[in-house]
Amino acid sequence: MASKQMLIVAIAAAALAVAFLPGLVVASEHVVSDDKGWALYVDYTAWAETKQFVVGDTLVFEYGISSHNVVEVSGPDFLICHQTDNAVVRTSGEDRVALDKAGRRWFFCGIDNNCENGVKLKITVLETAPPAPQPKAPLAAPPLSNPAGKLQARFGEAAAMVTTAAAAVLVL
Ligand SMILES: [Cu+2]
Repeated sequence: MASKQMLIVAIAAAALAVAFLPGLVVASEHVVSDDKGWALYVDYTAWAETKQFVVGDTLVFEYGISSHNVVEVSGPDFLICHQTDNAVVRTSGEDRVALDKAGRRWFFCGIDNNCENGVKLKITVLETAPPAPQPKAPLAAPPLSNPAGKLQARFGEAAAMVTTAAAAVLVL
């Protein structure tokens, strides 16, 4: 019986540890524009604004190779959709770009007038992920969108995991 209780405590501790692990441990993979892929009629500026790119992350371009490619250039060339002779051109249809250093990166599609028609992406890669904002006390009925609300939601998840784990152990 004692060992079963210890097991429950161990599982609870593990669940809490997982729930509160800082996000910076995990490198992210960003599929460009998510479901829409690398294609026409996507607002890449809006997409990039919803993402956080950090050194160690990977950018993935998914597209049909007959319609698109991925040309990487400098900022000035990006502005005028100019493909230089030394530009990096990727053509696999599923290009994985390692974000190996901090700073700006510029990509566009070099086929037809796709770049002029908006198939172009500018991102800023951060050295490290900024620290998560700290919850402030007192907590006066926080809306779910603020950090304290998220923390509480996370705690709720952890508690649910612990409950599930404990229930699983008790039926053994
Ligand atoms: Cu294209």
